[in-house]
Amino acid sequence: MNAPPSTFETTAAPLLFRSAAAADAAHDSPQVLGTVGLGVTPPRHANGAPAVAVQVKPLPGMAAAFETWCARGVVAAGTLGPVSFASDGELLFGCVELDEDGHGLQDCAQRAYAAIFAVLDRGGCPHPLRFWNYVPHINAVSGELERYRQFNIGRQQAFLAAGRPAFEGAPAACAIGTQGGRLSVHFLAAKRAPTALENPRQVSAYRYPTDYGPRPPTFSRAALVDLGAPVLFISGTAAIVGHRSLHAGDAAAQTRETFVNLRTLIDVANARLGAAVFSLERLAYTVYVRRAADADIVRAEFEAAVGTDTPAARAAAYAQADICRAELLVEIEATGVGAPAR
Ligand code: 3EB
Repeated sequence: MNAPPSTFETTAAPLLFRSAAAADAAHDSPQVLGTVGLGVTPPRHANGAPAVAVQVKPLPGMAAAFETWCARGVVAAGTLGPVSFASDGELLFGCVELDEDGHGLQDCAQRAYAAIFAVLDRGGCPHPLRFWNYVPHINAVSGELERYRQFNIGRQQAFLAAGRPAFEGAPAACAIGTQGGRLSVHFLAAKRAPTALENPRQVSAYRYPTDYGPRPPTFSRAALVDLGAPVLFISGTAAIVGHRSLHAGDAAAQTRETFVNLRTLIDVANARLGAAVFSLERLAYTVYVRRAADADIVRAEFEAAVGTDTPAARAAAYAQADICRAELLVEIEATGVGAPAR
């Protein structure tokens, strides 16, 4: 199949579009599940699938500020409570935005996740694969607790209350800070259960010691799932080894350490599949940089790692945003789509 360079295909149908032109072509497709705009508002889809704008600042020079997800079958859209979603019965994309309404972020996170689990409990696609969390003022402290830590309490409580795995077997995720507005969570879920993967260089986030907050974050380092082809969702990844953040103040060194972690996760996924299905230069990355002034340094390290004339470099998205630990200057997430099984 002669696909545009920035699509990541499963079988006949692409899963993920990362170029503006390709996303345009998918826009009116009956298979479109949803679009996410990094700091830009995407147009609504003809089939009613969600269109989410996340409040980060796109950085100049990237291929596309849109990410469009597609299913293999015809999609139906709906809402349940505050959640908008779309699904073909195999894969489901959804989103929710909630105000704190004076009850605080912990409560807001718990309500957001409870509402999402109500959608997943309807049956078709019960297994969450990947959550993207956009948390206003993530590093601000209120009531003596950093807001990211408040978020972690509410998120974990929702997982426990729903009887969903909050430790081993948690979905992949990222948690990114925004300059204000509402808590925004979007997610992919599937009919098929994913395999949760961990990074042997890092303590599992759900086992972080309480130095990082009273309740640990609820996510696995990656999720691997068969969607007609093997698909790998790599969680937000940073310069953390063991449970400690490394290379304080040095965005270049943090980016290099992050790539050691990303390489390790790719190796873990390939070992699980028993074949070199995923490679660094063929993933779709989003790179979050805390300080816009570090963007060029981070991009240079990114391109040193993935190459300049690669699908990864062509499809990469860059945004300025806060990251969940104040000392982290860069966080990189990725999605990989393997060749379809024949
Ligand atoms: C880390 O490794 C960095 O709270 O959902 C990465 C991915 C991070 C996901 C989350 C947080 C989350 O702990 C932060």
